[in-house]
Amino acid sequence: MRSSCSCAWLPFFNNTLSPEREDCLGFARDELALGLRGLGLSVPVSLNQTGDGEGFSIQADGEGWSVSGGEQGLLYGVYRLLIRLSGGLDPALPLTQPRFELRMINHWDNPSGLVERGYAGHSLFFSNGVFSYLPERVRLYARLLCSIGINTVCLNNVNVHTPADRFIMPEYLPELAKIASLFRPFGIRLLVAVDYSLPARFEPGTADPLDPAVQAWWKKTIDRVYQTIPDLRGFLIKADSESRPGPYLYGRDHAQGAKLLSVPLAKHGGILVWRCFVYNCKQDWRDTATDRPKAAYSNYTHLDGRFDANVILQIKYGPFDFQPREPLSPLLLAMPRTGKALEVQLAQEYTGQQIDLYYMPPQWEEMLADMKGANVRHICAVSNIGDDFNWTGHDLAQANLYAYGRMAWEGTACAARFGGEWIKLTYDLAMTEHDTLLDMLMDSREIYVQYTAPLGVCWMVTTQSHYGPQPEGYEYTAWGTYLRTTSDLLGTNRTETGTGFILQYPPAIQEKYADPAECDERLLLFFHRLPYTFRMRDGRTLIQRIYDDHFLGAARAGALTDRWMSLKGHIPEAVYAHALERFERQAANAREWRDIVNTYYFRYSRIQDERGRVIYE
Ligand code: GCW
Repeated sequence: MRSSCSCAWLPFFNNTLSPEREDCLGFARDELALGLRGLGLSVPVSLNQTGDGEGFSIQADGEGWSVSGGEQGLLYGVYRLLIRLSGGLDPALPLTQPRFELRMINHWDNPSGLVERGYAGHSLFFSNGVFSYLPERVRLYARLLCSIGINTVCLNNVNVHTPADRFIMPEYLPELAKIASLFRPFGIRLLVAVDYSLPARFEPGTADPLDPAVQAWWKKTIDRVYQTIPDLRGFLIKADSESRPGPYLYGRDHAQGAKLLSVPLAKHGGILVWRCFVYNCKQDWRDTATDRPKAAYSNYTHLDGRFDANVILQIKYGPFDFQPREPLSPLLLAMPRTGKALEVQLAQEYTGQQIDLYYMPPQWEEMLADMKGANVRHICAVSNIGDDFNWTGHDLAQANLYAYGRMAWEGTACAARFGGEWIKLTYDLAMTEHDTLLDMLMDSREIYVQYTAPLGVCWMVTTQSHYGPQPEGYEYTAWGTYLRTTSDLLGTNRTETGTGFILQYPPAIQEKYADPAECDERLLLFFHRLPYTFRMRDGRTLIQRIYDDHFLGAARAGALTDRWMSLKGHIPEAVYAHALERFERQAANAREWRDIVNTYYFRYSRIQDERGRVIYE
């Protein structure tokens, strides 16, 4: 593991840490003093402890400032004060409370040190099958997370590989306790991803949730876990998903399955986060009746009201799987009597793998708009962090982590505001350069969608790696993600006359998409199967719009390099050079997407580009 790292958006700390101490208020004072020193400021700041919540306020107080809040709120308030001072903002803030209660980061780190879908080096926590980390780096990471309000971290992959299945057993518990203590001063509690079938490997010999021996085993195991780590947040389970074991193996439903763990966890104040990424991954491509986006809703909605109060269903934002543009998962809008968490993916699995620039908040703005009024009280994000010097592989991908924390606190994505904050904190730029960089972030998502995902058509990625184009890579596989393009038609009919997926939405959302003439065009082909000659609202044909998007997207991706080059001399040289190389790779990737997707549709449709640009035979 590399020992050094960038300071990310907290440069004023210069990677210096306050001494470890249990006393929360004392720790907040130490961090405040250190931060003010780093900023070269000697303003007086008082900390007033009031209550014990997470909220805080910052008020002008004579020559200086006063921060008020509960124990945890004070620490959040201290970081926010420092961040606002460092970013040149007026520090005063009326009482602010987090919009989402659970604000979690999920690592997909394996004990081997490899990170599933990781694009920023190796794990910060594991290597060669054991816990292996630099305590200072873990504390720097915890501080970064706390500075943006994250309160929960799961260190191990939801696909629980040996020996991570033993993390909750006596042999590993002390290790888990040790690393939990590094996060604790920052108000961050650990969650552990657990293998549902674990008791089958011990005396019960089965993991059937209705078997009394299994119930007794979990109770004993959970009691022991909480003796060692009394403030453990709880467990995370990926069950009956992509071949992971789960209650279905025993003919039980997921409410029965969850109860097995939620009851003994509740006794200790623990929660159970239960992922809803359940779908048939052994589908036959010949089967046109099964539509994968319907899966999560179909598996769970009938269980509403049967989960305990300490259960949170973790639901991916899209009904497919973290695609660059999908509609909101209808499950997030259902199950009013069940705890729910929105799951986003900072790791850019399908969105350019931290080579291509993809700033996520514009996408989150779309989701949150559709989620308005839904009782989603929690939020989770798959981490984009690794042991790379700059944490995120692409330096600019740090902006996604920063904005995620801010969004989790405020409940709105405010793409431009959070992006601007991150830039101001991270680089020292004059207005023109600041605006250039912010515009690049703000444009990046749309650019990426233009060269990769025509009008809501997903899954044109290279199989397995998920980087680069392979339009029919998944076409005849078991994964349920079929395009079924022909010489006449493209897209999928998910309306009432098609797969019926649309019926899972409340009426207002159905209306947004039901009629191809009215449908939000950005998702036209997600919901409709149409001829190439279908007229878009601006008069262009569908196929012409697809060609245009791919030419435009690739050109704009290429132009990102020039825009970045205009920042030379303003951005630290090492960061500049490192990102430049990524922009060049992105430009090449975008050209591949443009040519392959255009050729793909041209070969089916035989329709020429009206503007006579090169499309290969
Ligand atoms: O998108 C898929 C990924 C898997 C991942 C899975 C999930 C952790 O390709 O790598 O497994 O989602 O979210 O569980």
